[in-house]
Amino acid sequence: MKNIFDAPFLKEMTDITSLMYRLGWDERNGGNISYMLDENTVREYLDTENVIREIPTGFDASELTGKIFIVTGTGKYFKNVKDDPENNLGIIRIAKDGTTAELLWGYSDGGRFTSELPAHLMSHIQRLRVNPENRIIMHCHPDYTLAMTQVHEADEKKFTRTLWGQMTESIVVFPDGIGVLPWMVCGTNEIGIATAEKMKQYRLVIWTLHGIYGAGKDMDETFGLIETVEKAAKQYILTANLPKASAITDDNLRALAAAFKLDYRKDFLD
Ligand code: 2HA
Ligand code: ZN
Repeated sequence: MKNIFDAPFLKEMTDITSLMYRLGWDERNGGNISYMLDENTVREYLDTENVIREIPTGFDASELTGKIFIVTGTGKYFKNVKDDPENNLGIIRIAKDGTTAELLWGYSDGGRFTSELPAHLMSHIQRLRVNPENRIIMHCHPDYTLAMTQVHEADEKKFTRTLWGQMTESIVVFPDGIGVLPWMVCGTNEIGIATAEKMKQYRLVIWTLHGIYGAGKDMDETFGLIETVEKAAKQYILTANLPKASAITDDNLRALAAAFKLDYRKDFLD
């Protein structure tokens, strides 16, 4: 059996949580990540017959039965993951009943997965239906995105169009646009269901006055989506009060879509 502390997926989790912490996207215990792992890869590092604890999830994720995820812990700080991954992360498998998580490794102080597990697993289910390659759901609280939700109308078409208009690369990176949820109580099955509903169409979902969710096939794609939204939101906040001398037009966006052969939300342009 190989040493789990050498596992590439563990390094990916510790690297990305450290980076996100340093970017200021995950203050205190803010943010959470779930990463669906390949069972055969996990078997190289863990005896998958050895269930340490069974933890009820409080919702039905039968569609993910047998799937294994590495997930950030509830109340844990991204800042601390790198120095103590076994306490701050856990590896869980969804049991046959669909409502129990079998702990295979981690949460070593008796802890459990993020309070946002409903939003994560329900989003995994939806994204896997759209793209069987999807592996990551990532949630964080990036400053400019969050600031933008305070001053910009919480309308998907308008929000997406504003972000596309901030810099040329936006529409190339997220041609599918961005879903927007109104303010809701977090950590509940209700916000999980609402997030997953948006994930039918979008890889990005804004939680107004809270943060953002991203989905993708790997860390780079998922992080890159959120990073690009955050950069565009930063442009918006930096310039919202200044007179504009140049702006990206709908025709510019159509020209980009043609040049990059984008399958984009045409109904988000006028
Ligand atoms: O607890 O970000 O949404 C961490 C969170 C909740
Ligand atoms: Zn949050």
